[in-house]
Amino acid sequence: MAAMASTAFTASSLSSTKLFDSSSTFHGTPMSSPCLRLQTTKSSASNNISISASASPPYDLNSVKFEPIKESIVSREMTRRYMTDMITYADTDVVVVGAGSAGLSCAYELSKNPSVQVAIIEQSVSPGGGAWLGGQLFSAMVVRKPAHHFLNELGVEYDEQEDYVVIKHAALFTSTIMSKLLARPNVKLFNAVAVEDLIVKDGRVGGVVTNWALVSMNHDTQSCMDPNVMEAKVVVSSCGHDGPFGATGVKRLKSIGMIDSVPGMKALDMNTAEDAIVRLTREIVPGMIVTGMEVAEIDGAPRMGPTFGAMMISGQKAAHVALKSLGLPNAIDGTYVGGIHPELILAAADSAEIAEA
Ligand code: AHZ
Repeated sequence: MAAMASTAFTASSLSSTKLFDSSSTFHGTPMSSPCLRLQTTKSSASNNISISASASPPYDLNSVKFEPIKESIVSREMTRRYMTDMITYADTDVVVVGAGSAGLSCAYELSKNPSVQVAIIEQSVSPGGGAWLGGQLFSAMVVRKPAHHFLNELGVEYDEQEDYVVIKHAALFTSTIMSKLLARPNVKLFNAVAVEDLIVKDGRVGGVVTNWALVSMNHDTQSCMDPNVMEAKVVVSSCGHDGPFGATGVKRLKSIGMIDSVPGMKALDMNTAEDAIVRLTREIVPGMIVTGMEVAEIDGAPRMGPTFGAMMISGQKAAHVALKSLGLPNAIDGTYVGGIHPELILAAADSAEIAEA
């Protein structure tokens, strides 16, 4: 393992655990990602390069022959890169726990600052949480304004109604944000990895305790499968509402006495719920920010059901709370000098206020 690690660092020219110089000034220009842009019929954004229907693949489909490879090279490529990532992110700026709509939105917003190193931990093999579908397993995703500004930024198509927009398939939002987020060099997604516990020192959350999700699910079938750790300056918990893996962060804070109660989300009220989730997105204890539906668990706020705008803006707000905590320009205290965030006007309300139960 040690030999492997040293090889990896030499090969990728990483001489320390920091990938970027965090002292550099950020002016909020999103990093370009090398994604292919397709011609669209109805545009919410400027993604307008067409692909001709007559274009054929650049090889003869009847006689394709792949370049040769040695099997061990495949193994070494995967292993070296994953282990390098584990070494690099063992001590990182921000760990985002949970890659649902809130966690992905948070990580996307955070990672616009190339000096911020972001690890996303997702217990499922497939990131996205509940954002692959709308309500009752239907396809369409309803997003209330002003969250359509975030969709415009991502270049996600939608049908516009007066007060809300509809994406024809929730997977279009989720796949688009992931494709842009995961292309960024300061982001690593560790999927199939679960957060089992928190690192807490002197009353401050200082990282997470991890294990392969399949191991986490088998603690009662095998004895003593100890976890790993990842230190972070800030942890963002976006584990969703209570469920098999839900609300992990806040339930653990309660069990170790750092918060008094986790009353659980209240019954559905879309209008109250979405504003409340964004307003209550905050640093709940030193070093740990809560976003998305996990917020409803701590504050007894109502659920909103299948409207996703609050997940996006709560994630954005969590990112700016994290940037503030890191001492970097952010939209919470007005020091952000980057792109316009009209949707964050909503998020600027007093974050300390607790929802009426
Ligand atoms: O797998 C979980 C999911 O992808 C992941 N997760 C939870 N606990 C974890 C742990 N370690 C690693 N301990 C963990 N990963 O967190 C993700 C949560 O995504 P989600 O879509 O469930 O939550 P969200 O807050 O991003 O979005 C909520 C969407 C909902 S629920 C709802 C309602 O019930 O009314 N309405 C909306 C819009």
